[in-house]
Amino acid sequence: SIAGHSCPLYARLLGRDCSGRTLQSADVVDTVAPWSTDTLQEVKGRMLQAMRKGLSRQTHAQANVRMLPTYICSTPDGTEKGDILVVELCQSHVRTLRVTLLGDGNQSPQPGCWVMGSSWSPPTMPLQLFDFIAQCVRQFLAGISSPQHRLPLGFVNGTGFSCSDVEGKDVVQLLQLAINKQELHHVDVVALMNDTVGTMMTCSMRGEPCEVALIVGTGTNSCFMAEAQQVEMAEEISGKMCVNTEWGCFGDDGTLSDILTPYDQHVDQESSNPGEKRFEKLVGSLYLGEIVRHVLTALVAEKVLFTGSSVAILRTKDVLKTQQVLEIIDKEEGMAKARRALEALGLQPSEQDCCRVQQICRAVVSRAAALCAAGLAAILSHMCQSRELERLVVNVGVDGELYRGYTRFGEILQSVTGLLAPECTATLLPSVDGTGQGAAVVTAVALRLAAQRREVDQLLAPLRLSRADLERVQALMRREMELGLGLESHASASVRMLPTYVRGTPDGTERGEFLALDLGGTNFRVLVVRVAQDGIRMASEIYVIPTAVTQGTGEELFNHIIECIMDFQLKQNLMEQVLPLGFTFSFPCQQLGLDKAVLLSWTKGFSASGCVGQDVVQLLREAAQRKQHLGLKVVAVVNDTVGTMMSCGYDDPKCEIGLIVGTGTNACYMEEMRNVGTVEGEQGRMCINMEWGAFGDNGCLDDIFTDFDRLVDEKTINAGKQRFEKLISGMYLGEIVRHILLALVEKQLLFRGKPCPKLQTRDIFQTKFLSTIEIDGLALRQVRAILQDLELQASFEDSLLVQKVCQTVSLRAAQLCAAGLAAVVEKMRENRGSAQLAVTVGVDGTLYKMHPRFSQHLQQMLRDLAPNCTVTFLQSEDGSGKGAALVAAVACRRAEP
Ligand code: 0WK
Ligand code: BGC
Repeated sequence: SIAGHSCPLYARLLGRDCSGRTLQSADVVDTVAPWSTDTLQEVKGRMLQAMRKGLSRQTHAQANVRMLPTYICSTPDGTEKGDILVVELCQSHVRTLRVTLLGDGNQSPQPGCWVMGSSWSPPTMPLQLFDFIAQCVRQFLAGISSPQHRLPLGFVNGTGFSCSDVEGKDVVQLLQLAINKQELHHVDVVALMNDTVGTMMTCSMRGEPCEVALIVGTGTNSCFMAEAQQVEMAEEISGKMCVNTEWGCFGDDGTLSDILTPYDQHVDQESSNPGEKRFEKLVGSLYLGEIVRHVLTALVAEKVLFTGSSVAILRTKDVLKTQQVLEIIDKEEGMAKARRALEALGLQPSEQDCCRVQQICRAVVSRAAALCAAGLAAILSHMCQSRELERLVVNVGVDGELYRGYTRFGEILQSVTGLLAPECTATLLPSVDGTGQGAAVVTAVALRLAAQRREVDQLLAPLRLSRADLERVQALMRREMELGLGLESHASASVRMLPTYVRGTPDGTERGEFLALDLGGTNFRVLVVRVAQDGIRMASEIYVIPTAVTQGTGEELFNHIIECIMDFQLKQNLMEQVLPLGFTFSFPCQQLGLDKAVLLSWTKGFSASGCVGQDVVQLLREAAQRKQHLGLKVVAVVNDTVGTMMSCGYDDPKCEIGLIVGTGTNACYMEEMRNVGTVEGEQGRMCINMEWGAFGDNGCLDDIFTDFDRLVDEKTINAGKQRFEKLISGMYLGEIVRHILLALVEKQLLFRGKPCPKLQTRDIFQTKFLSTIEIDGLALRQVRAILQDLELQASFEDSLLVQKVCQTVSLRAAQLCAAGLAAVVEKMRENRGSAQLAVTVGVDGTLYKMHPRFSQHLQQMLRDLAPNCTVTFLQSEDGSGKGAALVAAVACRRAEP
């Protein structure tokens, strides 16, 4: 509790002049005055603590001083332009203004102001409030010659009427509905702000940026430009952000219980919201009159005041208005006003009574000013500390009837703030026009942002696929699958549905030691896989394949592969052994047998010459001969989708689909032999490597291919090929995003349209950035860091926009993947003539594994598109090398005599 808080400061504050006053009233007066600097320092300290609680993500929810992010990150720059309608909801009236911003620095915007409904009692039903406001707007517009062009409206909530009264409802929407009801279809509600924000902006328009604002009127509140990174709820790391403190609720958790007087307790209990807004009830003009009334009542009870008068009137709530309190404390007229006010209440005050009443009024108002100063000092010290400044020099916009109505209030506020925050120099700037002009600027900024959002949505719209689009892709995929399986149509099919000669998933009886190669993903791996009764053990090594080799000659490529194998065997001490080898070769191959596969085309940036049309196993064997490596025994070559299915099938027999979403994308699944027109035989099943990456190469997807996709495709070494893959896989998503960002820069919607040379560089925006940028919670921090590395100075809005672009591109990829898979599982369900299908998909690939939302979006859309299929996704832990070894094991078992 606050120790011995009596009165040097009070004496100085009140400038005691009534010598010879008796002790009692002085004691009573003392209890309502915030007495010593220590006491106020203490209050300041508690406000600082409460503010920190509100700023921190951990404690925000429990905080009384809510520290609400406003997402306003800059004070006006004078370029804001246009005719703006501002509606300000004040305690007793609605104020409507039309402000014309000329964009010429807006030093003197042309306000056309109109106060409506001089007094209004808040309608019982909050929703009626909006109808009332809308009527005000209609009458205002009827009263002025307002052109019928679109009129943006900024709504300033100055009533502390917490939007919670219409909890969860979008206040902007509610007001727009009410305004539409008034046939004001040219009025758009584009911004909602707190009156403190409007005041800060208004005071900033006089060429002196204002970074703090204070309202001390009916209610009280403040806002200030905080260091954005401290506003943890807002996720912004740099720059500043305006925070609406809502400090009226300071003390609602009992923090001020040791300074609240019995009179404050009375006022609170009789208020419409007991226990709430404790700080506001010490400061706001809605309550000061009541505090004075309760003090007078106490003094009457002590027979110190109004002896001989009937004082029943003092039991009437709100009988003493704060306006009267302010008049009573006026140096010149105060005493006369006190007499008139008290006589008007039917009291016969003595001269001494009037003097004591004036003293009490002064004490109550000065305490309000001093407490406000403690709050303001807390804000200033917080800003000084968080900016690591020796000294903070700042302008503070102030408004509200208490501040405007009693100059002494401002003097006390200024001097006590100086006392409590000596490291800060605050200049109080009275707002000359309330919040109107500032609100107009905020509205203009909101308008500009809204216009930008519309343009961005327009630009991104082609990348947003509807349910119907995805159902159509699913149906197209199904059709292409049928064409690929058909003997007649196979050759011209874009989805080639390649038979793999893998007839079943592992049955657990596989045994032995195998070498495995895994080529075609991000990394080239050589593995040794030991398949035993008690499970599978592996050792592997990753080798880099330089682009010069992937795009060189086939000889160089396969020589390089052999060198890696030999290096691995040396390291693993396997040079003496000739182990069966399973080769995961992740490119489209016409399989002619388990160990024979002819490369149909390169993908994923590979283009080694002399390979297409060749049996890749033969190419490997020839390279082994060239390198005199005699220990090579290739027994199986599989696609990475097949390897992944086999690898996962070893743990889950229901795994009959393999999916890769990595550098490239593809899928395989167990098809009924009777449906595989290209292979003899009707019995059982065979794994089909779909090579779905080429889906759409026949143009069937052209209508969902956007200009950005076309730009990406044109720059690839296999333009026009692998169209589906180029909408989905990791090799291309970063590039799609880069082209969209360039388009947004060109439209001045990003980085203020400033040219970004780095962004012109191909593949500079890596797909892994998408994964990072979409991580929950850290997103904006990461966006900024990534863009900084690309020498792009991004604003808060820019960061959000880049994130939105990444989300749009990755969502489309996931949904398209889902449409492809839906076609596969639906076909399998129909194949098996069952109403329901339960199947597992073995999946691998960096994009699927690393992207924070890809798998979730894919699975969500798959559930929607194939509701009769229960699909479990099993991430392959050991990659498809293990799968290749298992296929090799099957091959070896079959080969055994
Ligand atoms: C790991 C598998 C490999 C496959 C790769 C695909 O072992 O066969 O090609 O995933 O993912 P990426 O490395 O392209 O992201
Ligand atoms: C290849 C497929 C491979 C996929 C995933 C595609 O580019 O054509 O064979 O399965 O990438 O790696």
